[in-house]
Amino acid sequence: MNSFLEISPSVKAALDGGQPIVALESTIISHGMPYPQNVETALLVEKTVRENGAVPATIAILDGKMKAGLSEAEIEYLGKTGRDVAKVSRRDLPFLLASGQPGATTVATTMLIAEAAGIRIFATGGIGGVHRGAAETMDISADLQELARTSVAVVCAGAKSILDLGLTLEYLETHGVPVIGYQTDEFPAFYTRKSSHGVDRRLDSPVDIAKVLKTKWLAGLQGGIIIANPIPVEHEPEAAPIQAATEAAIAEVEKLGIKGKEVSPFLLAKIKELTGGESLRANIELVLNNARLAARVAVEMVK
Ligand code: PSU
Ligand code: MN
Repeated sequence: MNSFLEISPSVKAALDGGQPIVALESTIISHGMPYPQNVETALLVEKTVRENGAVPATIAILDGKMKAGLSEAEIEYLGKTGRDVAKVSRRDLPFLLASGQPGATTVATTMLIAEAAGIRIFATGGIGGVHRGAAETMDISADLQELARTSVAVVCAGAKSILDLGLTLEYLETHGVPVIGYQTDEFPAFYTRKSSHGVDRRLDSPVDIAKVLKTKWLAGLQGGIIIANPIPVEHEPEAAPIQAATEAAIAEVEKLGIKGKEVSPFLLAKIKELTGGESLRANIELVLNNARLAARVAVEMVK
């Protein structure tokens, strides 16, 4: 057992008992949403996972440990401290573990800790991807490399149109990462259900998804899978204002010269401001929707 890994009692009991578990990330808490909605959402996501038959394991770096399963007080701390908690991708992990400073885990880091803990399903909002202009900047999220190497399924609402979705899907194809569309033929664009990019395979039920996940890993095909789950129709915001806000936010990133790991949190906050909070409302709903589906797939996985 990895001495840097610390599994909470409820997650440990679920692992020992073969119960379904859903991993959850913490960058969305500290960097993806403002306080207090971030904490309210994180707790509601955990509740949603429980209501759908699985045990939640929110993941973060605390006290020099990779923690799978957090207390309410720890979630409150990560949300309240916000941007002062480091955003931790794979490359940051040794520094945070060595120093004992707190860290919020991205999709990449959450996946790698989930795998180490023995958790196969993970729910988030959106994944990182290939940024627009990546041909020059080489800004490609470490999430994509992690999907290539780590055997965890990530339920997400696709990726935001702040990214180049076409290149993101090309990159995933190159690295052998299957992209499932849940009840959709199109890869969703986070706030919106459609992107005009296709998925590799449409599957319409948690049973069918669980079968593909089990088959992939039993066949010795290591690496992740994307389960793309569009935001529910009733919560989908009007496309035009979101798109306008996205374009304006990207222009501001370029103007201010924001780079690297600051880009995604800046864009999220800017789009929220420009849409008068509409993007945040949608963000919360799509995360809850992903938590529901992830729990249902996790339940089928242990059958
Ligand atoms: N997309 C969102 N909300 C988020 C993130 C992505 O809609 O909070 C976070 C996730 O934690 C993701 C990370 O792993 O941003 C990607 O950051 P980067 O692009 O710097 O790799
Ligand atoms: Mn990046």
